[in-house]
Parts: sequence; C-alpha cells; structure tokens
Amino acid sequence: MPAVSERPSTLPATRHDWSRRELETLFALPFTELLHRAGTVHRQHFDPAEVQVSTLLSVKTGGCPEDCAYCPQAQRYHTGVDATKLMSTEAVLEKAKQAKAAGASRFCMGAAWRSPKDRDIPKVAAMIREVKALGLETCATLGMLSGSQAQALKSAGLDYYNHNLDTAPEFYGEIIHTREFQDRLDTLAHVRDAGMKTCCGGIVGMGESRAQRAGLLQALANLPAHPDSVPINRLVQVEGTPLAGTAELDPFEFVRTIAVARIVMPRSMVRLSAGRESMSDELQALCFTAGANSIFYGEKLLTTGNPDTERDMALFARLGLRPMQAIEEAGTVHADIVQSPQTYAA
Ligand code: SAM
Ligand code: DTB
Ligand code: SF4
Repeated sequence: MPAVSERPSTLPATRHDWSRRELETLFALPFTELLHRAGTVHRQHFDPAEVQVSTLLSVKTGGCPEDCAYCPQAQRYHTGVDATKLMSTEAVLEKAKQAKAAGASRFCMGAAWRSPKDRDIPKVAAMIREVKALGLETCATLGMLSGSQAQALKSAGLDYYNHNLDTAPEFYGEIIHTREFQDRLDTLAHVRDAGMKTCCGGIVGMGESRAQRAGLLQALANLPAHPDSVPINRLVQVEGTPLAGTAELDPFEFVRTIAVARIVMPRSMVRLSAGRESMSDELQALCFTAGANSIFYGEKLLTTGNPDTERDMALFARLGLRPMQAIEEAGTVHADIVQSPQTYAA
C-alpha cells in the first residue's frame, strides 16, 4: 500500500465543530456502512496494518482520595487493591527495559493520585528521563496538573500526558463527584500549553446511553486540538466499585464507538484500551477494522489484567498487523514481536 505521503492530499480539514446530532447519526448507521466509512478514513491517514503498542506500569498504586465509580484504586471502595508508595526509579527502569525488549514503543507510568504534590515531580521527572534514555516514548498519567507541573514534566522529556474526559459532560456527575469536568479540561490545556502531546479518551459500558457515548466523542473531537491518542476503555468491572454489576455493553456498540471515534478524530491514534482481556479475538479484529490502531501491551493494565503478550503476538500475526515503531526508532525492528504470520498460524 502507498506510504501516507504518497496518498492524495485533498483530505477534508480536521473539524472541531461536530454537533451531537451528527455523531448520533453516525452511531445509527447500518453497522457495515459505519465500518466502511471508518475504514476509509483510517486508510486516508494511516497504514491500517500498523498498530501502536504502549505498555503501562502503575508506579504508585491505590489509596486514591477520589471517588471515580469505576476505579479499583479509590481508597473508599473495598476492592482488595493494596496502596503502595511511589516506586523507585531503578525498579521503574527495569520494567521499562522489559517492555522495550517485548516490543513496546511507548511506556506509560500511572499514579493513583488526584494530582501530584510538587515534591513528587522531581521523582517522576527522574523516571521520565531514564525511560526516555532507553529510546522509548514516554507517557504519564498522574491526575490533575498545574501549569508549572506540566512544564516541569515537559522539561524532563515527557512526550505524552494521559488525562481522560471519561464520559459525556451530562453523565459525568453520575460517575465522579470529587472533581469537575472543567478541571479535566484545565489540565488538558496545561498539557497542551507545555507543548506535550495529549492522550485523552474515556470509558464506555458504565450505564451511559448511546447519546452519552456520542457526547463523550463530541467533547473529545471539539477540544481545541484533537488528542494525539484517544483511549477507548470498556469498563473493567471490579468487585467493590459502585459500577460492579452494570449491564454489559453490546459488543457491536463498542465497535461502533471505536468507528465513530475514528471518523471524527481522523488523525488521532484510537486506542483499544481497557477491557481487551475479556474480548474475543474476533471482537478485537472488528475494532481494528473499525479504525483502532493502538493497544496496551503487557499482562497488566494498572491493577487489572490484559491479554498476555503471546496471545497478542499471535493475534497480530493472524491478522497481519505490525507494531508501529516509535518515531525516533524508525528503522529498528523489534525482532521478538515482528514475526511472520506462519509462526503463529494454527
Ligand atoms: N489517577 C489518575 C487519573 O485519574 O487521571 C491517573 C490514573 S487513572 C486509573 C487513568 C484512567 O484509567 C481513568 O481516567 C479511567 O479512564 C481509566 N480506568 C480506571 N479504572 C478503569 C476501569 N475499571 N475500567 C476501564 N478504565 C478504567
Ligand atoms: C487509559 O485510558 N486506560 C489505562 C490508561 N489510560 C492509564 C488505564 C486502564 C485502567 C484499568 C483498570 C486498572 O487496571 O486498574
Ligand atoms: Fe484516583 Fe485516577 Fe482512580 Fe479516579 S481514576 S480513583 S483519580 S486513580
């Protein structure tokens, strides 16, 4: 297939004025038509055989003062997650080396904080510097940031900051009470102003309506700049959280959500995020067909499970997908993940 630069350059401009009605109309298309449209947009901007691969590490787990109804790390819910202190830089570096050796191009460090304290920033900055020196792209998700904290993380070499809108503005109050939707927009503005790339998405399957799923995507697509990465998480139901026992989302509705995200944010990496462990290979294949082109790779997300690397490598091989290389690493092949389809053929 032609390289992106060889494809026609008469593509429509990226839009930031999507109406709710337009998104609901996309959601309501016949499934096959929606996937065709999303697949067409995907091919205009990306090689559909390439999937970006990030590995997550929880560098500070549990004990969080917030009340996010989905989250196993909120102290107030009894989920069996033990609170830990911030990991040492050496221990983080060891995990980052393993992730690189396994074929990840980006390493994302997560902390169960409402927001970091200023005294935490130099410790996280040291982790970022060391991980970046390995040749990995760096990402962090630490909660709300002030402008000066965002600047300090950028100076340490942080490439991406993950901060999700999580859900539609009108459903947000059902899920989180300890901070406002506007607080999230403010943190994203600080991240953009500091010159970092944004990773921002949300969770579906929390009992929201289709109109509210459209509302989440509308809020994301109408941000001043589309997020560079858009994680679409399917709720991982954790016993002890208020959302345990929520009715499961129809898998086709999840695929529709990915497809609409691809159409309205055509140049963003759309990440098939939490919830993959319980998805069949066929459902994941539909998500890639709908325009998902990024995953979390490695046995664990933050506290919950993710498919093991062998299963993902086998899936990539069966589908003829390749991991995307980090920009600064283009030209280097991760031999252990890039194997011929025959290696895994049944
Ligand atoms: N504490 C920081 C914050 O809230 O921004 C960073 C870590 S927090 C765990 C990052 C994101 O993980 C949340 O915004 C949410 O979208 C996602 N997440 C947390 N628990 C989840 C679950 N049970 N299922 C799906 N996604 C989840
Ligand atoms: C995102 O949107 N999903 C990831 C990442 N950003 C940090 C986190 C998913 C967490 C799932 C629940 C857990 O493992 O604790
Ligand atoms: Fe805390 Fe983040 Fe979990 Fe909310 S999502 S409870 S802020 S760790």
